[in-house]
Amino acid sequence: MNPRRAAWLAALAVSAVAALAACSPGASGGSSGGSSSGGLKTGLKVYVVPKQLGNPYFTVADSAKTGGAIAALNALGESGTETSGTAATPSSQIPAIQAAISKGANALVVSASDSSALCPTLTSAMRRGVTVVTYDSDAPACRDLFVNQASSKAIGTSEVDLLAKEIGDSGQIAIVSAAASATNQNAWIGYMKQELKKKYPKIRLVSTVYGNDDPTTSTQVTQGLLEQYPHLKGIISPTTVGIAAAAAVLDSPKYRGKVQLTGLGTPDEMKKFVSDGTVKAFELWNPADLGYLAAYAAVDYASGKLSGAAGQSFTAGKLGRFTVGPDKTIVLGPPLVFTSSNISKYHF
Ligand code: RAM
Repeated sequence: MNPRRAAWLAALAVSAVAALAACSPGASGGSSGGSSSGGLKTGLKVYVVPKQLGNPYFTVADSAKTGGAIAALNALGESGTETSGTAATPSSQIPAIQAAISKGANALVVSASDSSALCPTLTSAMRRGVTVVTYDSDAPACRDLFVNQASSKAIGTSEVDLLAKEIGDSGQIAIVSAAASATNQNAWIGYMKQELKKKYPKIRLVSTVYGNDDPTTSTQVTQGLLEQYPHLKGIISPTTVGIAAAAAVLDSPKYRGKVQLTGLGTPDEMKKFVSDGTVKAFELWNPADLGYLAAYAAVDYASGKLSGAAGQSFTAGKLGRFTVGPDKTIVLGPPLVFTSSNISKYHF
């Protein structure tokens, strides 16, 4: 072959490889630094965007101190920043996401307060090559991967089973949820309704109210339920903010032992209600592990190590190996049940 043609072909091959790399799932929006020995990029700008700042659940999930998302990002040599608004609403969360994109985010790790409201912003980030990983609360139409805390079905059905046992399988119950738009709570509530229909014909779900992951609103909606339904036998609150507020309302001789409460709470916030008998059992996972896993998934994706195809696996540091399942979803593991016999062992 003539040398000029060979040089031209070589140049063509190099630019084709570069173009392919730019289109790969790992191509990221802003500039990124080097590459670690494990093949993961370093120096990535990763923004962790919880539903809201100031919610103890997300503080544990995200912080460096607790071993959450920022700890994982630090260990991987990335630049990790937690950002969001102070209310669990899209109007509070979207400006923080937009600011992160303007600052050159390579990856976003987002818990969606409202998936349809967030999707235009997340979709435009993805079009610019920013990796979008949801954790805790999904935005299925506009993300590369979702890191789920546990199977949504297991969370929803087990909460109903816990409450059914406490109220003797019959009577009126209600749900104190987070925001009406929250993907995670709505998925769990869907499975709660299925479980009630399938297994508990004598339990009647009389109302679902929304405390918006705001302590004051959660207290008010719980008080409203108790006034409206004087025969209420139980409440499920699948939100750490809601269950802590509902437990404080029920923590009086008028309700203790008469209205049962279960749901999802942090052991640190719920200890006092378990030790005085207001709450018998509730569930959660370690939020720090969830944040840590989501950070690894984001860095692996942004480094081109994951494409979201089912069956791919990767190592998330101290947590070990995980496999991508259907719907580009990675599951942390089964939820833990806390009772008076084990709660003192947990500190988060
Ligand atoms: C609240 C939030 C979060 C949820 C937990 C259980 O802190 O709504 O999204 O996963 O509760």
